[in-house]
Amino acid sequence: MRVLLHTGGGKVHTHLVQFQVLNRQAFNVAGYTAAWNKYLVSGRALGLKPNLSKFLIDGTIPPDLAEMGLRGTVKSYPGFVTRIRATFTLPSTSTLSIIDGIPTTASGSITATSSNMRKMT
Ligand SMILES: [Cu+2]
Repeated sequence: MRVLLHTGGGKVHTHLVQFQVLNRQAFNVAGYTAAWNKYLVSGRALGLKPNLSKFLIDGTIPPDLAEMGLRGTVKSYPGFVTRIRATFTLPSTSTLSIIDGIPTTASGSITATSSNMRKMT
């Protein structure tokens, strides 16, 4: 997860893997900022680290038509979480045979989120 502390949207990109944009969802920026500041003032006490999912508001918004399909870059708008899904695969078994401790076949996918929030003044 990436939370940008400025008002402008940002572009997020991945390396070596493409992804699909799943959706966007607004979150309570003021509430999250207050919780984050409380966490920082505490000296980053683990129990106070805010969970962004608790600040989500409204429903999800589907990606724009121009954002459909696999891609490597996505716009991340202020005040919104942007969810993406990427599938990672490991190289062929013959390539992996030289690497100890790594399964010979594996694949999986993850869903990542990115969000922006307004700069604190
Ligand atoms: Cu890069």
